[in-house]
Amino acid sequence: MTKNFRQIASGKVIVSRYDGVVLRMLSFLLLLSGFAFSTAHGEHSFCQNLTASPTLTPFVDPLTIPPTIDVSTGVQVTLGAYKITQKLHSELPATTLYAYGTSEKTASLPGPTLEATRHKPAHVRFENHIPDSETFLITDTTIHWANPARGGVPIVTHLHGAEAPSDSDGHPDGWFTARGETGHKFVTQNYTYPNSQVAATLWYHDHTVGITRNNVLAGLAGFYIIRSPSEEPRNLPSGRFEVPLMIQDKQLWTNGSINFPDVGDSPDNHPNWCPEYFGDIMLVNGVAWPHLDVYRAKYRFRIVNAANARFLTLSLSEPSLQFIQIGTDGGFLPFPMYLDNLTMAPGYRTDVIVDFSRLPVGTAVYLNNSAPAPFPSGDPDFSPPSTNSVMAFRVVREPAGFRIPQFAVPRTMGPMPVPSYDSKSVMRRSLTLVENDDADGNPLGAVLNNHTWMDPVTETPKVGSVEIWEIINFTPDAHPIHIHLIQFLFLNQQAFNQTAHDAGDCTLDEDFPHPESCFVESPQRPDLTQVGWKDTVIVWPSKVTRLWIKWTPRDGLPFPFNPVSGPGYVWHCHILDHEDNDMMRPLAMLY
Ligand SMILES: *[C@@H]1O[C@H](CO)[C@@H](O)[C@H](O)[C@H]1NC(C)=O
Ligand SMILES: *[C@@H]1O[C@H](CO)[C@@H](O)[C@H](O)[C@H]1NC(C)=O
Ligand SMILES: *[C@@H]1O[C@H](CO)[C@@H](O)[C@H](O)[C@H]1NC(C)=O
Ligand SMILES: *[C@@H]1O[C@H](CO)[C@@H](O)[C@H](O)[C@H]1NC(C)=O
Ligand SMILES: *[C@@H]1O[C@H](CO)[C@@H](O)[C@H](O)[C@H]1NC(C)=O
Ligand SMILES: *[C@@H]1O[C@H](CO)[C@@H](O)[C@H](O)[C@H]1NC(C)=O
Ligand SMILES: *[C@@H]1O[C@H](CO)[C@@H](O)[C@H](O)[C@H]1NC(C)=O
Ligand SMILES: [Cu+2]
Repeated sequence: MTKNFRQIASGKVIVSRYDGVVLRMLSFLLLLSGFAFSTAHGEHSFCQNLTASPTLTPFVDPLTIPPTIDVSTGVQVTLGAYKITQKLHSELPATTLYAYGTSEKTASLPGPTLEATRHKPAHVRFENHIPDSETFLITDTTIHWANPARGGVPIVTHLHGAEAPSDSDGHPDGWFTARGETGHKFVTQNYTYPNSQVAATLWYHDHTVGITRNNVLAGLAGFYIIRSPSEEPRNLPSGRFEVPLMIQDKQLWTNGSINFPDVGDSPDNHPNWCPEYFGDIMLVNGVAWPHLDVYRAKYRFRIVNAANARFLTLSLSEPSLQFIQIGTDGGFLPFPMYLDNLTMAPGYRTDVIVDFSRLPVGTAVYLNNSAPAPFPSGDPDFSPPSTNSVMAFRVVREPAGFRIPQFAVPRTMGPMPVPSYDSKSVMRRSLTLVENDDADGNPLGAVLNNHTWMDPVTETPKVGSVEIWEIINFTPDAHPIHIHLIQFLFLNQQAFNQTAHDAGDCTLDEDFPHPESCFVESPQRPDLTQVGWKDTVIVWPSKVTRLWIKWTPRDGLPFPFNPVSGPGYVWHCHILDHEDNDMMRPLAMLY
């Protein structure tokens, strides 16, 4: 959603952007009539106009690497959600967070990295130890949310990218509180991940209905890595040369607390909900603008964009360096891609090699960001200069006697996937992305195919079948669409003239170049953000994006569990503020 209301001193509200065109003034009082202006909680924090974070010196704090837990042993691992404080920068007081860990003492942002081995099932028991009677980042009770009758902070954990039974998938209505209350789709706190899938970088994070944005911003996220020795190319950077990087943005108060808006930009409809949370501080592994000392060697970085709403276009300040991308959400690419930049939507993972071996000791290389926010149209207010840098790499001399291993960039990593289907019998689904506004043009939320989360399930694929999903984006923004359970392939995308479409002057039922067609081009190949096996993909505005989905594991074999049983799966937008209101739909597998 792109509408931003600015509170200004004259008591007026400017609607500064709406589909990039409309500029209107509304009475401040009119807007205020919809909610109580209470000062009980001190300062108000306005959606899209948060007080700037204190100025911090970038690159002074070292990158931290989350602790790892081996989940391949078959022994159940217990992961709790705790309320903790953690310093996000050495010049700031500690920040209150919710975080995963095996104890309150060890809980951290990111949570521990769970290290799994292919074909060895992992058993993870999730517990909720959050003592609060409500979340410390305000809940908007006017959007559909967990709403536990006895209070508490509901949580439920989704393993993003997992081929897992649905009772271990973190169904949004499968939440539970520390007080023992559960959502209506709750099955168990004891999850089983079969890990039958190919090697890939996954991540786990909260998925509770209506407050995922709060819980993930509060800190409930961690890495989950599936390794498969027989499948992995030899001599990839490993050990200290393999580094997970979880990138997020946050806005902080001078006391270290997270600055989260309590006044929404459509207060008549939703007093607190803000269509996109953007912060002015970039964090990697929970550290604001960290640095990493690197030897003159190849490094492997597994990067996840774990931001609520901010897309990233990452680049390296040293022109002689490139990202050598070897993997996506769903595992290895068939061959490496040499890239100057990486655009990653929230939910995306990229697996890259960066070769520092030819740089002189003392070189500083910055990991920078240039993605507009919202993406792709952008408003400079949400990309202040502080968001243009993410972290620094400092090339240092290795200790005397330390031999840098000879790592290699693989030439190929497997066969080229082929999205084949029978065009006569394949199931095609046309699914729209639409923003809903009230009569005054204020955002109510956005929906998938004109259905809310609570509407009965409509996406009911047959196990083993192939479907083509045609996602038609009628909104002005790009949305990262995430489908649970499977990895899909991008087929093509095709731009259409939305002005002409909205005026009823043309149709999407006729293909380009038919004179009545709204399409302005023939189907186009994926851009680099859409290549490879994906579970989350950027769906561009005013385009139809077509995905090839085979409802089997990525390796094409049958599911080693019953995907039809349990509470079912979901598909949704991975801008968490959208997912919460109301860009999420159930997904039920059928035999
Ligand atoms: C944003 O809020 C500040 C006060 O926190 C105010 O001075 C400023 O005018 C606001 N900006 C806009 C564009 O509304
Ligand atoms: C879940 O795991 C706990 C801890 O191991 C165990 O005590 C409990 O019986 C398990 N519950 C179920 C339903 O399997
Ligand atoms: C931190 O400062 C903000 C803004 O003044 C305030 O709302 C919040 O309550 C403070 N948090 C703590 C823990 O003091
Ligand atoms: C990213 O790199 C590609 C290929 O080098 C280039 O065409 C594109 O303009 C770059 N994008 C940005 C945002 O830097
Ligand atoms: C990258 O970040 C560094 C450190 O903040 C900055 O000096 C440099 O100008 C940035 N480069 C670009 C192209 O933005
Ligand atoms: C969307 O749903 C609403 C009611 O939920 C209905 O009034 C409207 O006609 C639908 N729009 C489309 C394009 O189907
Ligand atoms: C889109 O359609 C409108 C008329 O509905 C026309 O004015 C405009 O030129 C078209 N744009 C493109 C890119 O074809
Ligand atoms: Cu969205």
